[in-house]
Amino acid sequence: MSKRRLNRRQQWRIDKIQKEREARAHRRAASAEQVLEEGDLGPEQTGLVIANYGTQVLVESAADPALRQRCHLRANIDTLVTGDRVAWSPATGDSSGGTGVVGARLERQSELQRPDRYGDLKTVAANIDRILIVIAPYPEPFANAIDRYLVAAETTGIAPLLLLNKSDRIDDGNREELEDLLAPYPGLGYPVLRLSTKTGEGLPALLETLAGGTSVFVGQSGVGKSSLVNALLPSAGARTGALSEATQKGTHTTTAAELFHLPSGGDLIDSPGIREFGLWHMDEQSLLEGFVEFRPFIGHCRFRDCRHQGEPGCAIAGALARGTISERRMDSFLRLRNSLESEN
Ligand SMILES: Nc1nc2c(ncn2[C@@H]2O[C@H](COP(=O)(O)OP(=O)(O)OP(=O)(O)O)[C@@H](O)[C@H]2O)c(=O)[nH]1
Ligand SMILES: [Mg+2]
Ligand SMILES: [Zn+2]
Repeated sequence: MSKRRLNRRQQWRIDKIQKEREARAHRRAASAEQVLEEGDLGPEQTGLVIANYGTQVLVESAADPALRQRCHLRANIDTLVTGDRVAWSPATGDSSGGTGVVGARLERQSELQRPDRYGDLKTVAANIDRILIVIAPYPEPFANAIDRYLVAAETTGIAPLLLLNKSDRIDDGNREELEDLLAPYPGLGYPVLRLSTKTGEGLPALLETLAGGTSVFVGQSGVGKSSLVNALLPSAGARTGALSEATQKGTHTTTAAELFHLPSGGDLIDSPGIREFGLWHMDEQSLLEGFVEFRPFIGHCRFRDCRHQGEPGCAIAGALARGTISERRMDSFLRLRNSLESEN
């Protein structure tokens, strides 16, 4: 796991966020206690968080998936995210307005986290088996952004996959660039699937890939994550939004993560698009380890404090010269290290 290095400003923000959290927990506790006092709650059982609405969550019963209720959270629960498993009590009578209460969060098997704009680590989804990094010809993808996601996936130990959506928009003008962009990944153990929600290309293969476990979509706004959900599960009715005419970028249509059950098996979590997956909380060692093909060479440079930028006896440079590490990925690593140093 990565170590967090915080400067004073970041620490101040984190303290502030902590205070806000406590205030929120108090408010929640008040409403949860009210429901409890009013009674009419069924016996406690396990459930799955389908969506998070801020102070309340939508919970599905593990025993009876047809039973879904909005729930208050007991004060002792810090945060719940989509994919969390919980112990909850459904409402049975009218007095509680059909609102259940979540009493506890069960242990998470895995979590996908990203730093928010205050530098606080925020969990996006829990109990994830697979991260689907979605890119498309439009909005234009960047190698650096893909590698940020891959590093984040490697750090959490959740298997990532690359999905190139909108394959119907590949033409002679962008084909070569996209092929170059994606070329290093299959050899590194990251499968690349080509998809189109317009022509249906690749959708059966994607369904097969998703058949076991829980997968989560990540990627820029506008690459077609929600469109893919609708293409795989027409009854999902996820909201989608056209790209901005002026910038050809997404318009942040999805605002909260939501979990869908696929009829052919597997669960799929749609999530809001993000501009950039910040990695500021990582140290250089974790960043290096996030590049899988660098791993065998880490610690083998002649100098302990090697920067891998032309020092004699650099093991990374050796691998680069032999082609074991590609220029593209090396370049990406150096850029990420630079941005990490300036973000810190
Ligand atoms: N040509 C083409 N357009 C697509 C495809 N898939 C999605 N789109 C379009 O891309 C735009 C954005 O799609 P969304 O599904 O809303 O994108 P998103 O990734 O969910 O975006 P956010 O929710 O903002 O993160 C919409 O206008 C879709 O119609 C595709 O395979 N081909
Ligand atoms: Mg969306
Ligand atoms: Zn080196």
